[in-house]
This record gives sequence, structure tokens and C-alpha cells, in this order.
Amino acid sequence: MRPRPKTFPRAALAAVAVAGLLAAPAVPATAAPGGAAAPGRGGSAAVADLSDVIPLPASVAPSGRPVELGPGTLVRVQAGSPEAAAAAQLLVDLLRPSTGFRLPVVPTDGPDDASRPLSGISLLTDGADPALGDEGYVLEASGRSVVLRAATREGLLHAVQTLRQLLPPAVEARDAQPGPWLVPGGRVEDRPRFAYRGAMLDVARHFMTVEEVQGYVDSLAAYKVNHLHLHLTDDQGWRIEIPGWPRLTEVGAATEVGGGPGGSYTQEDYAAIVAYAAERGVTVVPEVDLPGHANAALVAYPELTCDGVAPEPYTGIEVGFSTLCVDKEVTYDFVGDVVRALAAATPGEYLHIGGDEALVTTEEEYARFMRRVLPLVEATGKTAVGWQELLPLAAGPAGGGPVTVGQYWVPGAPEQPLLDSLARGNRVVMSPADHAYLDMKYAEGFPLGLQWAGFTGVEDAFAWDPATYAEGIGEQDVLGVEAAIFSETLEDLDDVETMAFPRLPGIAEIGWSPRATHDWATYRERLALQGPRWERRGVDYYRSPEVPWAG
Ligand code: TNX
Repeated sequence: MRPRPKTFPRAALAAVAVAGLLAAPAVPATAAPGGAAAPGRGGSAAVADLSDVIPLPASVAPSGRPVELGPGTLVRVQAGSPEAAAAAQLLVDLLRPSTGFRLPVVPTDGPDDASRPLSGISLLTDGADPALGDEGYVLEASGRSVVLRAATREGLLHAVQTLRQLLPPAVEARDAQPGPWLVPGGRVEDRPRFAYRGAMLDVARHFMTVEEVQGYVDSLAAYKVNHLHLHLTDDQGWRIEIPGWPRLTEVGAATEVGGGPGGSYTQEDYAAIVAYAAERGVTVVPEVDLPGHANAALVAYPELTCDGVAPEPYTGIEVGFSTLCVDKEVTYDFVGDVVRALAAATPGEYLHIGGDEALVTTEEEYARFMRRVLPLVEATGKTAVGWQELLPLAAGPAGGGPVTVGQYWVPGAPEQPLLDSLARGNRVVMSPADHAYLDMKYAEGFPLGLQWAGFTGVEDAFAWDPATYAEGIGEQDVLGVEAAIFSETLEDLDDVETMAFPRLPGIAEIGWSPRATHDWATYRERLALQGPRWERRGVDYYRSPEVPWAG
């Protein structure tokens, strides 16, 4: 049972923010160097500290004077490297509006160019250290140059995001700002702890437009989150066009929580989301939630119910009452078509088939369903992902199957069948609801969100470790982490952002930064520096009293 959503006037939210729910701590003196947010910057150059970055880089070595970008700064890309060219495009799109600089993109002149310190910003793939892996990078700022070096496009994109955070917050503005544009001197060498750093967005309970989803992608990429899990279907709406099943979107998308008009993505819309995310290094993981959470599909196609009778459209927030008919062949025709359509539209490795809270199917029916559906996914070449309930049914490499990924969400200790599944070589993404469900309220009385897993403050979202959270699940089992946002009480991107910020960067840092660096006291100072960036970009956030915001 979930609490009913309450509708609060927007003004109530502002009041919570102003009044504060706890005593606001003072700004520690050590936050000062990063105070590039200084309101009255009158020519005195504020420069960031080289470690004023979220997620905290694996290694940071400050040295020398800051590098100043100017109207003559060139962006030099490794000649013949499409990876470098792609990352350079993202860089100039970020920097041109606020700096007002032309930032022409030019190729490096030749192989020896790559080792010479050049003036401007260079994006290089030659000479990258393979030990930095698929996503690692080096950023070096000295003299008149900033060099970003990585073996992959993803690595260079991460380097661009680090450089962005090392520039003053005014860089986030969309119109020309005065500068100066100083990058602290030194060397950052960086790579992620976990390969999978995800964020889940529920577009089923309340529909979010393509532009809203893309806006969220921008925010995720800034923190090196590399997977966007879209919860595309639920009882309240089916949000993705599937060829051959037109009523899914014609009928099944016309509702949402609270009775609003809903909406859905055409295949072209979905392709636009996928492409936009890919340009920013974010892979879309589509989820169709099966066999439960299926009311919208049943409204559209009553033959998928066992009695053939269409249920009423659903606009409430209860869970667990609907199911596809496990015993009908048409169910597997349907699921096969859905899975193949999604696989064809999704370049990423993962396809999420839900599998949570199937409360009106028996255990035996659930197992039978999943044992037919998992091979349908595997036949597409994708790796199946499901909520943790699915894991016990996955054979895993030791059982002669592929790796299946389970998403851990139920607070507390795992049951033995889940641990057995991990022992067979399956993996988990950790999103325990008591730390990583960012649709939970920050605290009592917060106007948005649910509270079934408790309140989740900013520190709560940050202060946990995926490799020790659950007894019996260790680092080797963990593919990564995910911040989940279900949208029962969240009507649009502004609401989603208010829940995500400032908590989501904490989960991004858990996923990326070395475990040994994990420290709330210093993290919250870095987090405070993000506030002015969100303000400049128009990203809503909650001014939690746990964070020593400047000004
Ligand atoms: C649990 S997470 C659910 C969702 C709800 C969410 C609300 C999961 C696998 N199931 O159906 O939307 O709680 O926080």
C-alpha cells in the first residue's frame, strides 16, 4: 500500500525551502577556494579548486597557475578522430553561449603535435593510457593549454564535464557572461569505480515530454551518469509506440496519475531521446514492466487478460493488481513483438523487463512467464535486466545461460535465491529504496514524494556503499548503482529535478569515485558549489539545510 499523492501548491515548496527543516550549518572556511560563486565578482578572478568536482576524480594533483581561456582560444581535436570531434562539439556547445568566444574547432597538425603543449583546449585520443579503461581520461591544465586525453569518446566526454565544473558557475548561463574563464592548474587522472551509473525516470505515472527527458539527460551527463533507465509502461500508461499494436499508445497512453492526458513516444520520439542521450555518453535502458503493472496494456488489448474483459483505465497509485494472462499464447506473441521492437530501437546493451510486484500471479505462474520471456530477450542479443524478483529465475553463466542483471530495490537483506543467482554469475545494479529512491521525501512534510521507504535526506542518499549494503552481495556482484525516481507525485521535469537535486549527485559519486574518498563532510562542501550552477541552468533543486550553500 502506497500513500495517496497529495497536491501541494508550489508556494508550499518554497516555504519549506526557506524555513528549512533542520538548522542550516555554517559554510566551512575550506569551501572558500571553490567559491567561484562569489556574487560580487568584480574583476577579482575566482578560480575553482582542482578537486571541486562531482563525482570526485580518482586522482587530482594541483600545480602551477590557472589557465585562462580567452577570445582567441582554439579547440584542437586529434586529426582523424571522430571521438575527439564528437566530444569537441559538446564542449563548444557548452562554452560558446556563456563565454561568447568563437572557439573554432581545428585539427591538430600532425602526430608530434599531440605531445606538444598547445595553446587552447586540446582533445586527444593518441597516447591515452589503456590502464584508464573504457571511460577514463586525463585532464592537464598548465601554461596556456588544457589537454583532455582519453582512448574513447566516453572518456573525452567525461573530461569535458570535468572541465566544465572547473570553470566558474557562470559558464552554465545561456547568454554571454563577463568571465574571467580560469581553469585551475594541475592534472586530473580519472576513471569510474563501477561501469554502470544509472538514473531511472518513470514516464508512465506522469508522462514527460521528449524535451523534458532530454533536459534530464543534460543534468545526468554533468555527473557522469551513463545510463538512463526509462520506466516506459505501468498501470497508468503505456508510453512507447510498438509496431503492430497501435492501441497501446492510441488507448493505453491516454491516462496518467490524477487523470491528466498522458502521452506517449512515437518510434521517432524514442529515437530522438536515444540519439540525444548517446551524444552525451548516456545509454538508454528501456523498461516495459511485465507481467504486472500492465493495466494500461490490458485496457488497450483485453485479449491479454485471462477473462478477455477490458479493465477500467487506472489513474491512482496502488500497485500489484494487474497482470498479463500467463496462460495465453497471445501474451507471448505480444511480449515477443514488444521486446523485438524495443531491441531494434535501442543501441544499448540492456533491455529491462520489469518483473516487480507481480502480486496477482502465483510464484509458479511468475516463474513460467519469466522462463518464456527471458529467452525472447536473449534472442535479441540484449542483456536482460529486471527488478530483483527476477534474479532467482535467471540461469546465469554457471547454469548455461547469459548474465542477467537484477535491480536491487527492496530495503534490507537479500533472500537466499537471489544470492544463489549471483553465485551463478548474474549481477546486480544497486538501487535500495531507502537510499536511492529519490521519489522518497527528503523529510517529514516535504510537499513532493512518497515515504514508504522512509525519508531520504541528502546525506542518506550519499552515505551508503553498494558493495556492503546487503549482506552477501559484494563488489564483484555489483555492476553499478542507480538513482530511481518514480513519478506518482511528480507531474513534470521541475518536480523531478526538485527530487533529484541535490541528492542525485551523491549517487553518481558513489558509482564513480574510489570508495576510499567517500566522505560526507567534504562532499557537502563540493555539493554546495553546484547550487549556483543549477540556478544558471534553470534546474530546480531543493535548498536542503544539510548543504552549506554559499549565499
Ligand atoms: C515500488 S520499485 C515500485 C514502484 C513504485 C515505487 C514508488 C518497484 C520495483 N516497484 O511500482 O512506483 O515503489 O516508490
